[in-house]
Amino acid sequence: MKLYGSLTSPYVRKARVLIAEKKLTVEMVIEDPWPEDSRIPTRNPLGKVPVLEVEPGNTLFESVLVLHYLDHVDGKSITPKDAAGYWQSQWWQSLGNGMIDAAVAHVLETRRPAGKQMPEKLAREEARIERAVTVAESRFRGGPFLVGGRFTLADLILGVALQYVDFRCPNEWRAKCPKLAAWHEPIAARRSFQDTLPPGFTALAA
Ligand SMILES: N[C@@H](CCC(=O)N[C@@H](CS)C(=O)NCC(=O)O)C(=O)O
Repeated sequence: MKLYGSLTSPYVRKARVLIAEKKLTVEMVIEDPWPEDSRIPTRNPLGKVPVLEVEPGNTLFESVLVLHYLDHVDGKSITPKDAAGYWQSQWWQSLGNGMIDAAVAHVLETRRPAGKQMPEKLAREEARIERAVTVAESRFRGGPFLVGGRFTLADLILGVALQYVDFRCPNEWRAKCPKLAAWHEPIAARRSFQDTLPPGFTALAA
């Protein structure tokens, strides 16, 4: 299998962390989706990364589907099997994925020419992130994992989301969210997270 994408994309990073957690054999192919001559649209009509080539000519795109595939491909899914755990995990994944969308939208807005940026758009994305971390803190019971007694996609996705916020859209979430901060520190220290840090990212202390 081959994973196409950039080393700074949080969508790609989710897949990279899962590949590392599961020790799957997947070749990382660095390819930027943004240049006019990018080859990504030949692999994903939507022109976005990640793209997972499961076999020559057969690609999967959209990070949720890519993670779903990688989670099941080895027959050792890390998704909770019981109904309550399954839906709790989906809830946390949606929250984390939405935070990534908000942080990426914020980054893209800041990259527009200064005179064309919309302060209200930036404020709306910042408010989304603020509400999400507040709700995460109040919903989380505390402990080493968000759902059940082991690492799941919920920990992976929210862990990546918060680190992307640290990287591109800093928010003082640790000061306001002590349970989340205590949970995130060992998650971010996992080998899979350490080995996939975006270039230029300096980890923040809890
Ligand atoms: N919903 C997509 C979003 C992926 C996405 O937006 N990736 C960015 C990189 S961070 C991209 O490829 N952007 C290129 C573009 O929008 O043209 C997913 O979850 O995979």
